[in-house]
Amino acid sequence: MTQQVFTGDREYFPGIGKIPYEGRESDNPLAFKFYEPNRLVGDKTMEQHLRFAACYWHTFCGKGGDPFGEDSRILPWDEPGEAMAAARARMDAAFEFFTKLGVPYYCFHDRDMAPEGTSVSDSERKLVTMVELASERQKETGMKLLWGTANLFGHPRYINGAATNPDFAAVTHAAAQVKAALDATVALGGENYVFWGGREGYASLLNTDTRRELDHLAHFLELSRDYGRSIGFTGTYLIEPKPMEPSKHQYDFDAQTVIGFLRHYGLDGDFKLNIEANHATLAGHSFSHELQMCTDAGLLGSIDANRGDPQNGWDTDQFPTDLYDAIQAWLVVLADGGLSSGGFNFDAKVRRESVDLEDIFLGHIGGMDTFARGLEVAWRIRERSGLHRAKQQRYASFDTGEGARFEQAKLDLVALRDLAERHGEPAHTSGKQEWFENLINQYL
Ligand code: XUL
Ligand code: CO
Repeated sequence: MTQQVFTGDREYFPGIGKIPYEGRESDNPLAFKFYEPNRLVGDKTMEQHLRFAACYWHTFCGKGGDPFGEDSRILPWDEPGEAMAAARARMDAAFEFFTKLGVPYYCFHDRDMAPEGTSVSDSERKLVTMVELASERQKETGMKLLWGTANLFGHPRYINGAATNPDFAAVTHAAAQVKAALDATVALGGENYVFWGGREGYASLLNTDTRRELDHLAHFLELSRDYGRSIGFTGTYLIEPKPMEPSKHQYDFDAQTVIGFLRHYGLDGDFKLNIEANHATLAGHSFSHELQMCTDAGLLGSIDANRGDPQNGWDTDQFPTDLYDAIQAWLVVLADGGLSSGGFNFDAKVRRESVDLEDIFLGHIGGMDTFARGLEVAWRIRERSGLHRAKQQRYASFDTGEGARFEQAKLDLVALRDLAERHGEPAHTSGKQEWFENLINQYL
């Protein structure tokens, strides 16, 4: 039976009801095989661990166009034609989708939700109108906002950057957009606010003063933080690293670069990181490496869940289906005590050739099942396999004696030299990588 789960005048996904959990034996493509929201994993339910979010941009604004071809998908919520009417229809479709899918959170850019106006104040008014409607829809459906953000990369005024634009006039427009997006995020009870700097980078050092641009970026972030706090935003600010695309070299290259930047400018008290899997691979890292760098620094904020394609080098933003990746990500996140105010946001899009409306359900169902199953497997590995103990054991020589004194900074370089002579050649100890790797298959 199809339960009525839409709030607007029209049902955009007729024939699709609330997505049920049916278990791995089910052959219903529109059912979860592993994600069972109320199932306990340790002391939290899957829903509490996973904190899934769907994104507004790919799912409701993406039409399948690519640099070589026109849009391939017809979106029924675009039918009204006029921009604000289409924005309202899109919002109805979005909340119907969120509710039917059963994700507790969503994320948006200002321009996904409301169109650009003819002036700063017109854009602000349009966004406020749509935020009022979103606020009603949140009350009706129980949906919550994981994070809001401003699109500071789409408009041609940002061709040379937003906060790092060499023209101060462009910086002021970026500020106006962030101010309005922070107002919107606070009005909707957003738990985080994201900065992704797609145009904050450069194409040629010959025409770029990188030092000045980085100072501007840091100051822009300080001003945004202070404004957000002044209007009551108590959540976390997040920087989302990405090494390139659309800029040739983006300043927020990868996790360690961003961590260094935040510490250098004294921003690490308010800002954490939003790690996206496909951005990690573009930087030449694994998803779990980027997560590990954040947890080591105490700065893991949230996750943009997706995947790239191993045979090419751009941001394909596919739905995550790689269980090995999900397990390894979870091993890092669980060791850090979970995601706290972050979540798993599907910054992912269906393929250009996936033209059926139901495909956006299929993509999300697959992604949610992947991370639900990854959670269960990683939990079992942590509980039963001895992996954690074996990893600690590799460092046992620092737990007592001279090794412990080294960690306490009680030995100088000469003392280390004398110990080397006393100990003689260290034993060649196996790193046991194969044993560690085999555990994952064993617990699948
Ligand atoms: C782009 C990207 C963005 C951010 C939000 O690669 O990931 O959608 O997540 O601006
Ligand atoms: Co992203």
